[in-house]
Amino acid sequence: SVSAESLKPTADANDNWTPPSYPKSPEQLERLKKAIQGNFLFSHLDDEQSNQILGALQEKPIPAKDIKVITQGDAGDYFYVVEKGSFDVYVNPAGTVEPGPDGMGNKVGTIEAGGSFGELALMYNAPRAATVISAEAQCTLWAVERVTFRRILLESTFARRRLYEDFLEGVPILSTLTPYERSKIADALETLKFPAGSAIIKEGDAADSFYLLEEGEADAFKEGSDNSVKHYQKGDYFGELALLNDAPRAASVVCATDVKVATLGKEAFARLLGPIKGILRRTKYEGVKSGVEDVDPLHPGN
Ligand code: 1OR
Repeated sequence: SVSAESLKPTADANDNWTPPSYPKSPEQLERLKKAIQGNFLFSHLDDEQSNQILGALQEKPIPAKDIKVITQGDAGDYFYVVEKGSFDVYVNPAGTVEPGPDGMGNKVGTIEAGGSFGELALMYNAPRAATVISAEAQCTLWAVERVTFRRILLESTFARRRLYEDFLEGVPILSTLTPYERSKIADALETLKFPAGSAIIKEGDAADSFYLLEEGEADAFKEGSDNSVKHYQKGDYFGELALLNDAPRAASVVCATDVKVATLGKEAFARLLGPIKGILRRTKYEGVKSGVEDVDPLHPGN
């Protein structure tokens, strides 16, 4: 049940809450650190929060396939990180009569090692939004209970998610994604600031990031010309071509004003924007005769 703690997620300096700490063998600790390193959800924690989370996570071996870890509609108790194996997600849409096997509804996704699930019910004090079952034998989960989740992760990681969800909802290129897919992008974004006149991307450089313009304006320039080939404002994106084509940067992008961008690393770009790769590829560039959808004007050879 939802207790009074849910009304006051912010840690009070003088309350006496301490997170639970479950003892772990050196071998367990090593596996756990490996499981959460590189996970964006844990990358914004300070040292104290990191140590508290490491202590509070409990290992949950899932010894068989088809074990239900979360049942849609239940109250939320734990948040889970996948160390090993994979889990299928099923959603039974409201108003339908038990579609799919066991009334679990339709399969909407799979969560692989390194992924996580079960945060929604804990974030919003809502019933579980989906059913999650093991998709193979011998899976390993790490679980953190709701109070620790709210006291540590809600204030850092998931506060960022909420901040970015509003911005991402207004980004046209992301409009075909589900709100949940946009939330996962929000988790992975990093904020960067650039002063007016500086270059965010330099033509010819190797590519490691994709950019969404959050504040300010910028222009793309091609070597040898003073004219902007494309103008960017809030909600626009750039830096996708080199990532899509595995090629050097095809243009420079220079700030027309002070600029704030949200960036997605190469690997997160591939994983999270996979569903809209086709749309990203069809972007048209200024000064290019339209008509041929899949020719990339900055790489006419492609
Ligand atoms: P929860 O606490 O609600 C079920 O428990 C968990 O499944 C949920 O948190 C998410 O962590 C995870 N919609 C809702 N929950 C999802 C989805 C999802 N995928 C994973 N979970 N999708 C939208 C379906 C219309 C799938 C989007 C790809």
